[in-house]
Amino acid sequence: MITLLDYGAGNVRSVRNAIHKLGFEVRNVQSPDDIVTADKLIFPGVGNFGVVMERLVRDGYAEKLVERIGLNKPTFGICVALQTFFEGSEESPGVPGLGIIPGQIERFPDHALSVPQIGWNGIKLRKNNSIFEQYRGEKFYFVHSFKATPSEENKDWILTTTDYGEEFISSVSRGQVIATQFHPEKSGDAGLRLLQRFLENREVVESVVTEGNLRTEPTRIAKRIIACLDVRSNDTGDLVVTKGDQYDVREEGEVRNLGKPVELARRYYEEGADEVTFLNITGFRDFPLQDQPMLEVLKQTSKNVFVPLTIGGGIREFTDSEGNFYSALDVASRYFRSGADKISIGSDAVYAVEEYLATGKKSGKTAIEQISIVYGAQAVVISVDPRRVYVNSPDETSHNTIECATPGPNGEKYCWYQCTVSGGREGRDIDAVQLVTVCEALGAGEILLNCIDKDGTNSGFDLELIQMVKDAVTIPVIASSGAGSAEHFAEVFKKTNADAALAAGIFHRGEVPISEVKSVVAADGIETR
Ligand code: 1PR
Repeated sequence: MITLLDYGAGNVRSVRNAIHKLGFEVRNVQSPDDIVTADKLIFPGVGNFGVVMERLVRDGYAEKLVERIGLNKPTFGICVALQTFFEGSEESPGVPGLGIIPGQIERFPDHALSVPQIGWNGIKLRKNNSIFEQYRGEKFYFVHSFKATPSEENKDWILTTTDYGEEFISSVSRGQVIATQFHPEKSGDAGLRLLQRFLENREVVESVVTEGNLRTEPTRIAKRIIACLDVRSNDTGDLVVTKGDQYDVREEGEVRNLGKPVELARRYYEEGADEVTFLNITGFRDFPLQDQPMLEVLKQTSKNVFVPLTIGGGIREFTDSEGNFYSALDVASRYFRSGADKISIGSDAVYAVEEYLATGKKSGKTAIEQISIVYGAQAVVISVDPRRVYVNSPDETSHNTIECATPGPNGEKYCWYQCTVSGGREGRDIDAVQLVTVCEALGAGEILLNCIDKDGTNSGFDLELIQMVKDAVTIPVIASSGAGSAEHFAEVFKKTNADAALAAGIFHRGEVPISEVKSVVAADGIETR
């Protein structure tokens, strides 16, 4: 029996699913004393350092965790859990951590790499630990803006380090206590094997690393390949994966049906997708909490898919027909608790940016702000649905223009990218650069950059748009729309600084397997998982 410390923040369903998948039973911590008495404790962590610490203290868990670790009882901490072992964090100044490991958690400094670090990176073993017995050099999934720094004072705790601009502590251990900055429950087979070693072992064995095992070569983050499933009900009420051409998903009047969401997501996981995204494409007009099937899709998918899951569509505040009010945070929380690791916001982000541009200040009330404060910026993705507007010269518009690779229908040499809402149905008076820069300032952690002109065309990604957006923000950018071949992925990574690339149609129609995309991209010298 494994005991799980669920303190009500973030997605603990994935951890629970991973434990089940490995054949173990899970029970939740019911009272603070359970923390000390549990045989094996898993302490997952998602979200903001201050929020997590506040809950641990409020519920009487913090002092019991310190006691348990002092007693050297088998404990596995994940992500923010690792950070709470330290004395404090720049993320939440003045909030003390558990103070078990010397040092302060710091934000990644400004460097050429995107912050948060989102994606698959390697590790360098600093000592031997039996949980890494079957480790074969794979990468693990990281998602964080803050990190622990190796020092003379904490060196005895360091189990692995990782490079991301600089070297940081990617896992710690002492005796029976282990914590990883990465998410083993989201790191595919490699992560599950690690958890399995912890769950199965009677005892964790530590030793000094031998020469042969010591890895010193720098680790490199992989470019992610993401499979996207646009989901909606068809005319007979079944939830299906569909796919549009320039956002039109109907063919001869019918909604295109390309398969069942849960099955397809599982297939992409097994084929090596680094992440799976669901977009509930009619979420802008339906209220997702009444759309139980979508929550069920997440619950079922997360039982068998152990890479990150993003869900978008309908994340906004809502008042139902009985007058009950739900904040965007309520909606997002339901998604997180159903198995999502990140949520993506489309239309509501456009309205939030319009409000910000009109008032010049943050209201603190937008979905982006509310969700990122509780779950962390890395959990908030902005899905941008831009459409090209052609102009003869940049002076014709106040918007951010670029010289287009191919001229417009009337020979126009320039274009700007107009943001749309409601699944591309309505254009608004803001451009993609305005949108992403304000969203970043409001607390978004990643951009999913679609392009209506390219969607479903198989003609390759919109490289100019992607680089323009990438230059405007420091958060990761996912290139989306237009992939028609494995070579298009290699091209987008060579010609832009995109952190990830996403496709839908070519995967659904079975035209290019994910493995082929990976091998073509890797053959070009680009880091993949
Ligand atoms: O506005 O917060 O409710 O979110 C709605 C979400 O649904 C947005 O993320 C929006 O992008 C998405 N959406 C709405 N309508 C459509 C549609 O197609 N009619 N899908 C839609 C957007 C675009 C991509 C697609 C790529 C790759 N889908 O995600 O998967 O373009 O396609 P390709 O590889 O086949 O070219 P809200």
